[in-house]
Amino acid sequence: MASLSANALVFFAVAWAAWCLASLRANLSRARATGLPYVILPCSVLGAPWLLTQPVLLPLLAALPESWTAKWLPLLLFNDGWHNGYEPFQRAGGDTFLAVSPGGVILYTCHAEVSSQLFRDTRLGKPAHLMSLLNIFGPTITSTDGAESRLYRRITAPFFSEATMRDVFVGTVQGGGQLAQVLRQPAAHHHLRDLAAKLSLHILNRFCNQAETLEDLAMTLRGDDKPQGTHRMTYAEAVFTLLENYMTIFLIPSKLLRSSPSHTHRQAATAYAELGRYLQEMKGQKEAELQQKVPALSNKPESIPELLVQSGLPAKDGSPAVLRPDQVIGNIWVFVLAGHETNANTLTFIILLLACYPVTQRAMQADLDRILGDTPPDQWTYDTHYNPLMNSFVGAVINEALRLFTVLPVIPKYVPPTGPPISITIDGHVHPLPPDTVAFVNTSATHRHPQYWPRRESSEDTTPRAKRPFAVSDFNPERWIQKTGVAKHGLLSPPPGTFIPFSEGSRGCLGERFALVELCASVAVLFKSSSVRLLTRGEEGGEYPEGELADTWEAARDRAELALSEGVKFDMSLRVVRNVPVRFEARDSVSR
Ligand code: HEM
Ligand SMILES: *[C@@H]1O[C@H](CO)[C@@H](O)[C@H](O)[C@H]1NC(C)=O
Ligand SMILES: CC(=O)N[C@H]1CO[C@H](CO)[C@@H](O)[C@@H]1O
Repeated sequence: MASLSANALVFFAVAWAAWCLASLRANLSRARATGLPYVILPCSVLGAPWLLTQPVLLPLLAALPESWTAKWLPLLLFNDGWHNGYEPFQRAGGDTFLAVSPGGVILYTCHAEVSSQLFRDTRLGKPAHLMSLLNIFGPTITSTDGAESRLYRRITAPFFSEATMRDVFVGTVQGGGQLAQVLRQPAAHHHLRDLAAKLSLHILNRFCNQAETLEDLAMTLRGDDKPQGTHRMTYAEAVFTLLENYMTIFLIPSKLLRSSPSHTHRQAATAYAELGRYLQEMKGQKEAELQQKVPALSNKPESIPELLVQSGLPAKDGSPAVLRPDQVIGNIWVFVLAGHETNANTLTFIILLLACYPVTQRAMQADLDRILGDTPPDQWTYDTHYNPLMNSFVGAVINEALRLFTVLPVIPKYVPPTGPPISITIDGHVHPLPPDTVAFVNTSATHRHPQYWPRRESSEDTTPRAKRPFAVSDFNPERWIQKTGVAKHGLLSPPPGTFIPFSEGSRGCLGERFALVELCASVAVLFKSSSVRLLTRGEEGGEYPEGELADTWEAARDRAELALSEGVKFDMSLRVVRNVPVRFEARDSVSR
C-alpha cells in the first residue's frame, strides 16, 4: 500500500515537472517572439503554487547568496515593489521586460512611452480574475472588465461634478479643523494614520454617501461613538476591522471564522457581517428615499449609493433594473474602500514628510499665509482658493508625496486571453504581446526613474542605513515649482506617462479630483493653524533601550526616515505601520 502511494507520488511529481517544463518552453517561445528582454522565473508571482509555498520557501531562498537571487527573487516579492524603487529595472537592464515562468508571462514597465500606450489602448483590459479580492460584497468597478466596468463607471461618474467638489472642499476644511484639534493632543502620533482615516472615511460618507454629519466626526475622533440600534460595531469600526483582516476574510469562509478559537478571527467575521448590514441598510434607505422623492425638489448632487440604487430599480417606464442587488452593494463598498484608504495614507505620508523637512514646511506655510491671509477657514471656498493653493507649495508638496509614496505602486493591465496579440511600440520597434499576458505598470519605479525624476543632490546617500533606497531622502517639492518662463500654471506639468499616481485613460481613477480637493483642503487647514515637529526621545518621554545615546533632532530624523522606508507596508495600499513620534503645535503669531 505504502509503496503504491509512493509510486503515485513520484508519478505525479514527474508529471507535474514535465508539465512545468513544457509550459515554460511554450511561454518562453512566446516571450522570445515579442523581441523584448526577459527574465526566467521558477514560478509565477501570481500563481497559487508560489502564494501557498512562499511562507516556507522564502526564508530558505533569502538565505542563499544574494548574487544567486538578486536578478529574480525581488520579482517574486509582490509586496516589495515599492521598496525597491527603480532598482529591479536597472538590474534587468531595461525599462520594459518580461518575466517568464511556467505559470505565465508578465510584462513590467516603468517606461512612460509604454505606460501611455497601455493606458490608452482600449483593447487591453484588467486581469479581473486576479483582482476578485475586492469583490467580497459583490462585483465592483475596479475588479471587472469590459462592458461591465464601463456600465459601473457610467452610472457613478455624474457624482464627480464641480458642485460635489465645492462641497468636499468646504466639508474637508470643517473636518480638518476638528482633526487639527485632536492632533494637538500629546500622544496623538500613536494614532496618526487612524485619525487621518477617520477624517477621510467621514468625508467619503458625508459626500459620497450623504450619511454623516460633522458632529459624527467629532465623536469618532474622540472615540466616543457607539454602535447604533442592534449593531455590534460602529460603521467606522466595521470598516477598519475589515480592512485590517482583509486577507483572512477573503480566504476563510465566514462560517469557520465565526467559530474559530481566535478572537481576531471572530472580530473579522463580525466586521464582515456588520459592514454587510450597514451597506444593506444604506441601500434600503436610499430605495425608500428614491421612491418618495419629488424629482424637482432636489438639486443636491446625487450620492454614489443613490446613483447605484437608482440603477438597481426598475425604471419609471417599466424597463427592468440595470443592476442586480449584489452589483449595487459591491460597488457601494468599493467606493468606500477606494475613496478613503488612499487619502488617509497619503495625508499621513504628507504630515510625516513635512515633519522631516521643516524648511519645506515653513515655505508651504508662507504660501498658505500669502493665499489665505486672515480669511477665517469657514470662508475658504473651492472657487476662490483651490486653484491658487494647488499652484503653490501646497500642490507641490501633495504631488511630491504622491510621486514618492505611490499608494498604489503597480497598475495591472491585461491582454485578453481570447483575441490577437496586442502590440506596443518602443523607439519605433513593434513588440506583439501574446494573449494572456499580464502587464504591470510600476508606478513607483516610474516615479523614481532617474531620467524622468533626477534625484535630489543631497540624497546621494553614501551611508547605507538600509539596503534599499530611501524614498524620503528624495523628497523635494521645490522641483514642482516653475521658476522660469510665464507658465500658465504655477506647477511643472510632467510629460505624459511620467507622473501617474491616479493611472490614466479609460480606467484611470474616478476620484482623482475628489482626492486632490480633499488633500488640498486638509493640508491647508492643518498647516495654516499648526506646525508638525519630530520629537526627540527626551521630548517623547517613555522608556528607551540603554546605550541609545544620541537624542538629537538628527537622530529622530534618522528614525523617521527608516520608518518611512522599512516601516512602510504594501498589501491593500501603501501605508506606514511604524509609529513616528511627532507633535502638532499651534503656530504662534510671532513666527509668522
Ligand atoms: C490619493 C488618493 C487616490 C489615489 C492615489 C488613487 C489612485 C487610483 C489608481 C492608480 C487607480 C487605478 C487602479 C487600477 O487601474 O488598478 C484608481 C482607481 C479608482 N479610484 Fe482612485 N485613487 C485615489 C482616491 C480615490 C477617491 C477619493 C475615490 C472616490 C471617491 C477613488 C475612486 C476610484 C475608483 C472608483 C477607481 C476604479 C476606476 C476603474 O476601475 O475604472 N479614488 N485610483
Ligand atoms: C513591479 O511592481 C510589482 C508589484 O509591486 C513587483 O512585484 C515587481 O517586482 C515590480 N517590478 C519591478 C521590475 O520592479
Ligand atoms: C502568455 C502565455 O502564453 N502564457 C501561458 C504560459 O503557460 C501557461 C500554462 O500552460 C498558460 O496557461 C499561459 O496562458
